[in-house]
Amino acid sequence: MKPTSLPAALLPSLLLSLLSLAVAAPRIPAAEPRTITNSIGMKLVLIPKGQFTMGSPVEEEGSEDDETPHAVTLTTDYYLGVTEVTQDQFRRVMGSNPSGFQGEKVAEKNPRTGRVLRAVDTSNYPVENLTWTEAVAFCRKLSALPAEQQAGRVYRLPTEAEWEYACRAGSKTAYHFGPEVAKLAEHAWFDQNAKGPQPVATRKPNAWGLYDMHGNVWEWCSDWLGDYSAEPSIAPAGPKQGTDRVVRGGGWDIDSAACRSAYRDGGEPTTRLESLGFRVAVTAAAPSAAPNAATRGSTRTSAAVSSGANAGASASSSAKTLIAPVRSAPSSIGP
Ligand SMILES: [Ca+2]
Ligand SMILES: [Ca+2]
Repeated sequence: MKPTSLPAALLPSLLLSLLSLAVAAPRIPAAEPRTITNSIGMKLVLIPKGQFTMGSPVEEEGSEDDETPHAVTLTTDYYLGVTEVTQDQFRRVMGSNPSGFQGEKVAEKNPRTGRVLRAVDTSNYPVENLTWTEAVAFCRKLSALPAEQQAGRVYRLPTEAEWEYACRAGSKTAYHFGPEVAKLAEHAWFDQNAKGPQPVATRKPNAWGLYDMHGNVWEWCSDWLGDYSAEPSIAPAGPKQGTDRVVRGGGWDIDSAACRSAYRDGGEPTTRLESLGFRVAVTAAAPSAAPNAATRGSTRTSAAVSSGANAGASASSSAKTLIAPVRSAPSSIGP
């Protein structure tokens, strides 16, 4: 349809919608901003892709069998929540707050009569007592907010590897600040200094500005819990299936050893604990917003190449046939 064939009355609205397209379109900044504050006031920090040793050496105090050290390469920059998701943030997105630590449970009471003397505002406490499924639902709903869609931000749980890489922030020691357990209380709420979750970001952050990576609440990750391989691994996302989802970082109810950067545990996706919450991740802007057909084609091509054990010429010829199957099929079947 030619623009000139449109009734003149439609032109102003057409111009307006073109204008709004022009405003909404440029989603890929020249350089990724180092921090983001999203539409519900949540802060995220850019975690630069890189390589690290995931797991712990056997010499590390408290090291366990499931922490086999291995080289991991993360191939994409991503953002991670500076804090655990708070009760207020969860309520604003989901309309509910499953946390155990709110209301009367945390209110200051007269020790003799039990009468509530003063309510405690828990908006800035980490949300807890929620299942893995509910954490994933939060990510989906947050991503669907118009302002987040406009910004092109898709929220998800971090992978276990993304979580540990971000926690370590370049460190190789038991904790992100070093090996000394005596300093843990400066950086973490755990069983030696807390009897419940505490407001987020009230201990010292790590070198990348992330708070409560050790302690406060455990954090759900996206992976199923499984054994590490000792082999180097690229952007691992855990086993294809399992019974437990990974939880990381330790919480207010656990000892110092479980707060180590490498410590792993898991819970069934339906588990609720008042010491278990989460933080969100966002993959930094993809290289380009490739059209669906191209994305499908390239995915299938790489699958074809990697599944072809004898690579070379056969792989590239199978890639060729896979790139344009949709167009060629109708002509050969056609009427
Ligand atoms: Ca934590
Ligand atoms: Ca373990």
